[in-house]
Amino acid sequence: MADPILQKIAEHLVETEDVVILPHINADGDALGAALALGLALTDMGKQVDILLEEEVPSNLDFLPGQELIKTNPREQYSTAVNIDNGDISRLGKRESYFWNAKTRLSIDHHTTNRVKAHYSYVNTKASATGEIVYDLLLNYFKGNLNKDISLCIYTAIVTDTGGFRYTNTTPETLMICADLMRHEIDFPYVIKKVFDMISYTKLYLMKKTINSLILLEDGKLAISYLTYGDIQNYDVKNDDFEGLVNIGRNLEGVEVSVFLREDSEGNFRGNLRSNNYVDVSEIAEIFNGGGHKRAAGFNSSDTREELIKKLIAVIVPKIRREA
Ligand SMILES: [Mn+2]
Repeated sequence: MADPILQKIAEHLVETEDVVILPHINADGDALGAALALGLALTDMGKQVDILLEEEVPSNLDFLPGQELIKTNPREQYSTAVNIDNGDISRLGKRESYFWNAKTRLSIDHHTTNRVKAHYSYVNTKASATGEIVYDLLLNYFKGNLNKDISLCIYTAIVTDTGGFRYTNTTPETLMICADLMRHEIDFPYVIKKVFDMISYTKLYLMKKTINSLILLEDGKLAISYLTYGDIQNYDVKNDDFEGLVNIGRNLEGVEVSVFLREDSEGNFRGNLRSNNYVDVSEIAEIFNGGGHKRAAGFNSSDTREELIKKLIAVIVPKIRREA
């Protein structure tokens, strides 16, 4: 069954001559993969396509085809803008005006929190990734054929947002689509390796330091690890190098709460909290004027490391005991 909004989006894209595609800031594998897949398909249809990014392509996505469509010298105005994998136009950052200045504004996304206003805005929250929607669009509305490059982009999009088919957003439909994409002889083990497994030297160093600092309390139910400013100041550390370090403690057998502290600048700590089963870490974060969700939360503090760890232990230990 054709969706009337996606039908309108397809009809408009068939008619238009030039398109700007705008993924969210910090474009990940889904945002970039979906943007490149759509961009390549539209180029094949004879359209002028520019993809605009806020940052450079991250090194774990540098294998994606179609990057010649990513432009640093945009036009002043485009006939059509496509907001992609982004539920909030303010998350286009400095590129927001290219969306608003376009004659026709289209949006394709899968976030439940989507609140984008466009001429045609298609949101499918059942899609594991925006890449799934682009697949649907190309195959069922453009009646186009997938080629190897487009298949690789869509596969990367889906692999990213499903955590390599591990998250609950993975559906039978997701796997059917990926089965079809695999028929185009894409190098799928390489995608997993690049997106999830390969790490920079900086990241390895940070992991090593984090593991060295790890302490376990409360019978191994509380894990605390940290990086000091001294640990990081001489390295070219990017924000996503810290990604996942809190999980070193969290994934350890028997741990309920994992705390990871990093001293971003002298005397200023960013705290990440994770729990596995029963402790609501958002309540802990709130005590330190932060916030988040039950299983993942964060806060900032200008306490000294020793003080902060002492305070955290005092707050967390009773919660581990009470709710165990
Ligand atoms: Mn996505």
